Amino acid sequence: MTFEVERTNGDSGWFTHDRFGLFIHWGLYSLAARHEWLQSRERLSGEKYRSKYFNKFDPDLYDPDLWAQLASDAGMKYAVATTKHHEGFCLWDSKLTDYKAPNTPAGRDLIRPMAEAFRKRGMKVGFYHSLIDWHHPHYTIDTKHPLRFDPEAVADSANKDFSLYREYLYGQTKELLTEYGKVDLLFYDFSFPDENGLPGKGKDDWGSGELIKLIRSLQPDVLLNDRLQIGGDITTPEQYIPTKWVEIDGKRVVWETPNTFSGSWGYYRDEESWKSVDMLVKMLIDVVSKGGNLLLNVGPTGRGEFDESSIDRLKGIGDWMKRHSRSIYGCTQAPESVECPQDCRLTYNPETNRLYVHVYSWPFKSIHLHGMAGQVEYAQLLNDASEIRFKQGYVESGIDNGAYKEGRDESTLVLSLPVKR
Ligand code: FUL
Repeated sequence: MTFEVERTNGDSGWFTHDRFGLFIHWGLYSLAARHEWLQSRERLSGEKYRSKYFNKFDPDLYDPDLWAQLASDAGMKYAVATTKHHEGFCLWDSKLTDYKAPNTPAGRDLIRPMAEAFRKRGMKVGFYHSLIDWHHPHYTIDTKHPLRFDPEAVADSANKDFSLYREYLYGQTKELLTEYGKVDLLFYDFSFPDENGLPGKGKDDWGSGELIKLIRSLQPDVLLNDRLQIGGDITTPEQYIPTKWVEIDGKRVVWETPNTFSGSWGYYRDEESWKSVDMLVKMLIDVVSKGGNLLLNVGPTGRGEFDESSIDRLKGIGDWMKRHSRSIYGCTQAPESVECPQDCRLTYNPETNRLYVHVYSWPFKSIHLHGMAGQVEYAQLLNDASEIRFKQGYVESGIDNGAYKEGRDESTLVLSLPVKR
């Protein structure tokens, strides 16, 4: 028998196969090392912020090949890097501003070598680009702006011409989509069409429709996230995992959850709430078991390195992926007819017709897979291919727990079950 699993909207091919990507948040805020929103949190004007950090941005230890190696060894298949975050500072050599890496002590375009390094490792390349810009002179003072409590700045905001910012946004999009080869994914961030309004009046100040037309005309195959607020190819629940697959208007959609290792996207020196390797591996499994992708973030330091805590975690995930990536790549949620046993997660590869049972704990004699009666062809552990005894019951397949030992190296035990065709 072959399970029919409803696939997602559109043909996003590589994306729903690859499942696991690296997010990079890097900018002037990496120097402050206390969150990428610091300009807004600490209410620093564009001038103040620039005078403090711009001339100190000197990433002398930047080694994009090493970044790509660390990501690829962790099993990540694509990378999405901030080209410009809300602070407005550009990591590439934009012709439309002087607020860019080549004018800092870095002295060069930092995006080009990064894209090349990831592509060399066979990874897909995506760009994050902020719609918000706290540096641009015509970006209106909105409810998140660093100067929102400065009465003079707020009054002066009425004189700004937001259409000039919009032109800038389109112009920069054009640069990124024409000068850096094939871009596989665009992560715009973010529109906030609430009653307080966007800069200006409301919902479509960015001219999202026009922007999407421009994007599609320059790179028809690029996958676009949903943060322009008028659809897109990828839905992006941030920092949480939905309870099941994601549906919009009753239809399953392609989704990806961006997540951090700690509490910040930008490098945060004193942050202590780091997730363990075990938690992160389980996060990846959970996401795939609901048919989604995980975009896991590293915030490189101001000197251009991945810090030790991030490297430790990437390595730990890589150790697990080395033997278990088959239960991730090409996998999605299991057919609804199979009930997920207690303390387990199911992932399923429709191409190979294999069901993977991720066993988070196994205190019982056997695991019963309701809905699988008569379907299991063979059972083995994924990490070493060793055989697992099983019985075909009337309504269930009991998998014997002979292989389970407390304290095994694996974060989870994964059973690989070829299913009868
Ligand atoms: C949010 C941003 O405000 C955060 O700083 C981060 O970039 C995250 C991925 O998206 O909306």
